[in-house]
Parts: sequence; structure tokens; C-alpha cells
Amino acid sequence: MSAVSLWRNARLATLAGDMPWGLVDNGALVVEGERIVWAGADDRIPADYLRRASAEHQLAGTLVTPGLVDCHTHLVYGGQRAHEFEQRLLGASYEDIARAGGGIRSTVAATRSASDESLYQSARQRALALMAEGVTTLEAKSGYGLSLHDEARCLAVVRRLGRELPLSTRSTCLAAHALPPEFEGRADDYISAVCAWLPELHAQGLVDAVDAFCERIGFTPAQTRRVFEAARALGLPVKLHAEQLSDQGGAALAAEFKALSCDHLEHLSDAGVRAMAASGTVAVLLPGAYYFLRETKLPPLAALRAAGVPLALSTDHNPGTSPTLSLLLMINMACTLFRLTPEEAVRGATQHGARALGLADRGTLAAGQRADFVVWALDHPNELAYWFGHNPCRRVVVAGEERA
Ligand code: DI6
Ligand code: FE
Repeated sequence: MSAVSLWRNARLATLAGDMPWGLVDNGALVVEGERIVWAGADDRIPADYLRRASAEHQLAGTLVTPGLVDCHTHLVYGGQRAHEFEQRLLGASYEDIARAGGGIRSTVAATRSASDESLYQSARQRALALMAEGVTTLEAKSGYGLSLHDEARCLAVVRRLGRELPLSTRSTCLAAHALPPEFEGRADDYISAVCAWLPELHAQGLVDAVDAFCERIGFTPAQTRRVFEAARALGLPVKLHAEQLSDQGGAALAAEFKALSCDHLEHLSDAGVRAMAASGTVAVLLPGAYYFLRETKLPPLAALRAAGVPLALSTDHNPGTSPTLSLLLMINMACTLFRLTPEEAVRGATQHGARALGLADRGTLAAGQRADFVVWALDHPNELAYWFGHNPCRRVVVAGEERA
């Protein structure tokens, strides 16, 4: 039997059940091994657990939430693109810069020339920054290698982060992110290559899901479909960068493949909303990219809510359009920019973020869930959305173990 530990007298935002926040004042968690085995009112902890507990943490009314889930990042890359930010301030658009050979391609060159170790170390520093604010599950995509060898190197970095840090990671193959220079003018051939790489990358144990950038400056719906068919043949779930800069009908296509999520969605149509609702696909909102590109078209939030599409929230950390390392800031921005309620935003960065990764074992505080949770120097969970540029994270537990 594993050791039992008690976390007592907390204000629990369980996000479980139907009550606002799933709030339990003067609550307790019982942890055994990697799991929460009991959650509820402190004065109702079963006697057996009280007897068996080998550790007891008194929290004096402070807030405990599920660990944060950052479900969409491009964490692994070489270099940075601060100079493009300057060019945009002088009037160039993101699409202008991409068409002129900058943008994603400049990061591809920097990534290809970086050593495995430097790719790992830079991604590790970024992961540590996210973790310092309570992130316990992190998704990271490839997409800056764009060759079999370099995509494998980037995905291997994601696996190594999960092995070496107190964090769970999910790796997504986004080889269909941009056209590499050696395939200039031959996008269909590049997609054929990507479809041939997927079984290889999967055989190396490097892939949990497959993503694509379906956009005017990315790949067409027909090309995206070919990538999804290759994923389906391997039994891998799909996700999609859909309708970020224009409506390509990507969300409906992704829904046809029962995608875990469609991400960005500023230009999503009503038909796209309906398709996502019917397939149970999560909408991942990325206010960092919206803010940094100074977009003005909001994702269709009222329609997504009305259709019952779960709303997740993520940093989209990447060097071009969202160089943020703060999921807490995204919670605040989801409220200020997208008008989410604080509760919607926090659920988006926990419960629904987990769902966007196909992970049913986390994102709420309930018996049977992984013991991933955060103790905050806050009284109420609505403060997670209220303070910004401030980190109230005090203690983090991952799979039952407190981080040093
Ligand atoms: N959408 C984005 O916002 C990022 N990728 C994508 O498909 C941008 C990536 C970059 O500019 O490096
Ligand atoms: Fe992205």
C-alpha cells in the first residue's frame, strides 16, 4: 500500500460537480500514491485515512485548485524573433513577414542548426517558467524541424522534459506547420513526406497526437485531410490550428476526424461551431496570439457557448506570435479580451485543457484523479483571473509528490 497524505483545511476549487467552482470551504484532499483517493469537507475525512496518514499538511484556508494544463505550446525551437516584432511595429504584417521568408522559416533555420542539448536546455528553461505558475501538464508540438530528423529531435526533447522534470508532457507532431525551403513550390510532395514520416516517428514512441496549420500561409484543407488520414491509420488523435487568420473550413474537417481540439478559431463559422459540437471537439482559445498580433476579430464565443463546446485556454507559446510564458496571464486576458468569466477561464486552463489532450484523469479534484494540484496564496479562485503580472503559486504537487 502507498503512503497516505492529507491536505487539510483548504478552500478547494474542485471544478467537479455542478456547483460554481466546485467550491468546498474547509475542504481536504487525501492522496495515496499518485492519486487523490478522497476529496471533500475536512470534518468528513474517513477515519481509515486519518489513521493511515503518514503526512498532514495544514493549509489554513488557502486556495487549492487542480494543476494547470497548458494544452497548446510550441516550446521547442532555436533562436527568437524579437526583430520581427520590431518590423511589425514599423508596419509589416505577420503574413508579409512569413511570405518574405521570415516568420516560421527563420525559426526552422535556427532550430535545425541548434544542438540537441541546446534545444533541450532552452525548452527546459521555458518549461520551468510555466511550471513556476502551477503548470503540471504541458503539451508541446514539433513544427520547427520540418525534416524527419529534426522533427524527431524536437519530439525527443518533449519526451525528455517529461522524464527529467516533475511535469507530465504530451507531444504533438506538427510537421505540417510550414513548407520547408527544400520543398519550395511542392507543398503536396511535402505532405507526402510528412505522411511517410508519421509511422516512423510513431514507431519511435515520439507522438501522442498529430496537428496541422490549415491556413492560407499554411496548408490547404485537402492537404490537412491527407495528414489526418495518415494519423488515423496509426490510431493517433488529431488537433488542428484552424481559422486563425481566415476561415478555411478547417474546424469542420477536423470534426470529421473527431479531433480532440481545434485551436485559435477567430474566424470560425457557424457551420464550424456546429460540427465541433457534434464531434465533442474542444475549442482552444489562445488570447496571447490574438493580443500579440493585435487581432480584432474575436472567436465566436457566444455561439461556442450556446452549442456547448468546451472552452480550453492555452499560452500557444511560440517565438512568432505568442512569446509568453504565463498561463496565468492568459487566464486574465481570456477575461479582458475574450470576456470569459473567471470560472470559464480557470476551467479552460485545467479541466478543459486536459480534455483537449484526451486526458480524463486530471483537471479536477476528485477521487480517482491524478494528484496534480496547486496551493495558491489567494482566498478565492476568481483572483486567478484578477491579478496579473503576479505569481501567487506557493506549492505544487505532481502525481502525489510535492515539487521541491
Ligand atoms: N499559428 C501560430 O500562431 C503559430 N503557429 C501557428 O500555426 C506561429 C508560429 C510562428 O510564427 O513561429
Ligand atoms: Fe499554435
